[in-house]
Amino acid sequence: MRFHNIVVLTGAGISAESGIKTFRDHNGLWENHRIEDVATPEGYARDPALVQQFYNQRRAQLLDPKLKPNTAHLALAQFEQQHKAQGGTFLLITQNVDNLHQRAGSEHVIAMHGQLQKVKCPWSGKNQSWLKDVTVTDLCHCCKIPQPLRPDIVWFGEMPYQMDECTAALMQADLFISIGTSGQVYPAAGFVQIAAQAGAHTVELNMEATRGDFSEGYYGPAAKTVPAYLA
Ligand code: BJW
Repeated sequence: MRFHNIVVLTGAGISAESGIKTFRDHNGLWENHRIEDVATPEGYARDPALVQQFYNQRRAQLLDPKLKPNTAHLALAQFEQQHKAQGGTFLLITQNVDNLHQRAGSEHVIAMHGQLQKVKCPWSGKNQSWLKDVTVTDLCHCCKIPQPLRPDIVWFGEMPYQMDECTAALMQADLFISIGTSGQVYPAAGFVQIAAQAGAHTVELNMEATRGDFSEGYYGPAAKTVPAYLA
């Protein structure tokens, strides 16, 4: 690979062929749930039990033994190893809250929208692993006054994680690859511009072309386009 500093951004489309629903596609998660109800701090304040139920259902899918990383996740993990062995740098920024990249063996991963299998204290922000159902009566005891544990998910209006690290890597990138994301949610949707302004070659691998301004694009299922592009 002629590139040295590589940043990859992934979205729900990369996990579609593992059986995880995307958000905005036909039959996606937002067809049956109102964003305002389940993915905002205001929705959670109104009805925490509904929000916990929504995330408990999605956590249950992570525990399904049939759920596996697909060839796109695996190709990225293998590529990271090869690229680093050749002296390059590699950062995988995922908007996904499943843990399929980590399961595939990816190492340098930022889960910018949080992780389904974690819960956090709403006061201190400290997170902890949790794979069983969370109820509104489950409390965190890390602060003086126990707090109800909330999903460790970045909702609309909240600041995504590790933004400084993401921006620094994008400014150094000579290749930026966006995979399986509709590019409708900021700040991730603006990453292509940051990388392009820093001089990176920008590539989109998605089911269909988005509004993002990429140097080149390859369209089809990620399980095919990702291994093919990285080969
Ligand atoms: C395949 C495929 C296959 C399918 N193979 N491909 C007005 C203007 C601009 C911004 C704003 C605005 N008003 C508000 C904002 C900010 C807001 C925002 O962007 N809103 C937009 C809706 C306009 N953003 C925020 O609030 C964020 N925080 C923030 O901005 O903080 C302030 C800040 C300031 C300055 C710097 C930094 C920060 C927080 C956003 C949190 C997003 N959270 C969610 C929900 C998490 C909860 C949960 O998981 O339940 O994260 S929203 C949801 O969308 C989820 C995803 O990570 C995110 C992106 O979705 P994604 O991954 O792109 O999925 P889809 O379904 O949209 O697309 C799938 C794609 O795959 C499609 O293109 C398919 O074609 C493709 N595909 N099958 C390959 N087999």
